[in-house]
Formats: sequence, C-alpha cells, structure tokens
Amino acid sequence: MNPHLNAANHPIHDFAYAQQCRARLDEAGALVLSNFFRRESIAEVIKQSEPFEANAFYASSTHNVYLTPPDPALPDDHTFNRQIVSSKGLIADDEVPGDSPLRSVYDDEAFRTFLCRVLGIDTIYPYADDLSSINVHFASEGRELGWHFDNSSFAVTMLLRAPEGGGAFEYVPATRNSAAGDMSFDRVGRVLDGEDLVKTLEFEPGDLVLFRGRDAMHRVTPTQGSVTRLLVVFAYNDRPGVGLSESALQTFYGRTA
Ligand SMILES: O=C(O)CCC(=O)C(=O)O
Ligand SMILES: [Fe+2]
Repeated sequence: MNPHLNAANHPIHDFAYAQQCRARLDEAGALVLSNFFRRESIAEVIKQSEPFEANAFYASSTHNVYLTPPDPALPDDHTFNRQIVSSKGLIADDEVPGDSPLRSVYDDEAFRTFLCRVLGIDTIYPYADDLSSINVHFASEGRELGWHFDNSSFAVTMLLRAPEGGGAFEYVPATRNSAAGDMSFDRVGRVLDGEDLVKTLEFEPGDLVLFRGRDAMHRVTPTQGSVTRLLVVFAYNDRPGVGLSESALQTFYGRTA
C-alpha cells in the first residue's frame, strides 16, 4: 500500500469500493474522497512546494471559457469570444522533486487502476511532455481561476492548503454535452452574467477530487487573506504518447521544456 494514502478510509485495491465510487461520480459529476492523503505527506509536499511560489508561472493573458483561441468571425462580445481572467500561478511537473509524495502517488499502479475503475476506462497514461503530468497551483490573495471547461475529460485534484477565505470551487453541473458538439452559448453567457444557479463543491486539504470538467463549467473564486491556496492537479491521458503542443505548453507554462 502506498505510504502516503489512508488505506483504512479508502480501500483502493477493493473492486467493490471502486464501483461504489464510480456510481457516485456518475451520479454527481464529481467525487470527493475525504481524508485520502495522509496529513504528514501533505505537510511534506507543502514544504517542498512553498519555495517555488515566487517562481511560479503566471499567465499574463486572458482566455475564453472553452480555453481556445478566439474566433475572429464572431463579435468580441459573443459568448465564444468573451475573455476571462485567470491569475493563479503554477509549477510544472519538471519542478516537482523526484522524491515528492505526489510523484509516488501519481506513479502508483494501484492508484492508477483505482482511477481507471472509477472513471470506467481501461488504462491511463502520463503526459508525454515534461510539464503536464503533475502541476501545483498557487493562488495568493486576490488570485483566481476564471470560468472554463477543461480540455481533458476528467480531472484529478487534491487541495494541499486552504486559504482563510474565498478559493471556492464553483460549478454548473452538465452545462453542456461536448460529445454532442454542444457549446451551450446561452447557458454559458448566463453563468458569466451571474444569472444562472451555481453550485459549490466542498473539499478540504487531503481530499481527492475527481471531476468531469469538460461538460461542467467551473471556476475557483479569488483567495481572501494572506494564506496562499495550494492545490495539486494529477493529469493523465487515456491514450499513450500524448503531450501538449508547443503552443499549448507556451500558453499554460510560458515555456516548452
Ligand atoms: O483549483 C481547483 O480546485 C480546480 C482546478 C481546475 O479547474 C483546473 O486546473 O482546470
Ligand atoms: Fe478546470
């Protein structure tokens, strides 16, 4: 068993437990497994990550909700082109130490098998580029992650440190059906205008969060207070050998290697 995980709370080797988790994820579009990572391991990761905060990458540009370039054929105020601010910073996989508990968990075969069972897919693979697999996000006072849909079909995150206030994960379940090519412009526009109902997903440091962010629009509200919100994203692919393009790496990390 991986020494960084609370096996007593979460028997990840147990097929029936994984099936239960899968049912919860399918029903709610999100799954929070409380107290998944051990407290000592979280403390170690915070200690390793903190020195990187000053050198984290902060994108200076805005983005649309779909995380794509704008369409010049559409007006600037069209929902597709509306620009969103995200001011959080991050460090990339190549800045996560080799002995990090995060890497031990990310690489763990039993953890990957568990994720596959919960997500209902056969195999997952790390990213083929050097930056995308494990990322640590930093949001100091006033920083936020604006409304967006993820490019990936699923996201696996763990909060490392909660801020004093703000930093809430807000989402709109089933905002669209991307598999059917649905962009949901009306609904997305209403959410951006604050006219649609938004839910908050509650989770604490050490909780594992699985989320289907390609169809559920989501954001993280600005951090309040002097404690920086710290969160790790474990990114996987359902196909081997897939990496981000050079232009995507430049956008997300400000560098390509
Ligand atoms: O910070 C979070 O809780 C969510 C992160 C997220 O949505 C993302 O990285 O796409
Ligand atoms: Fe996201």
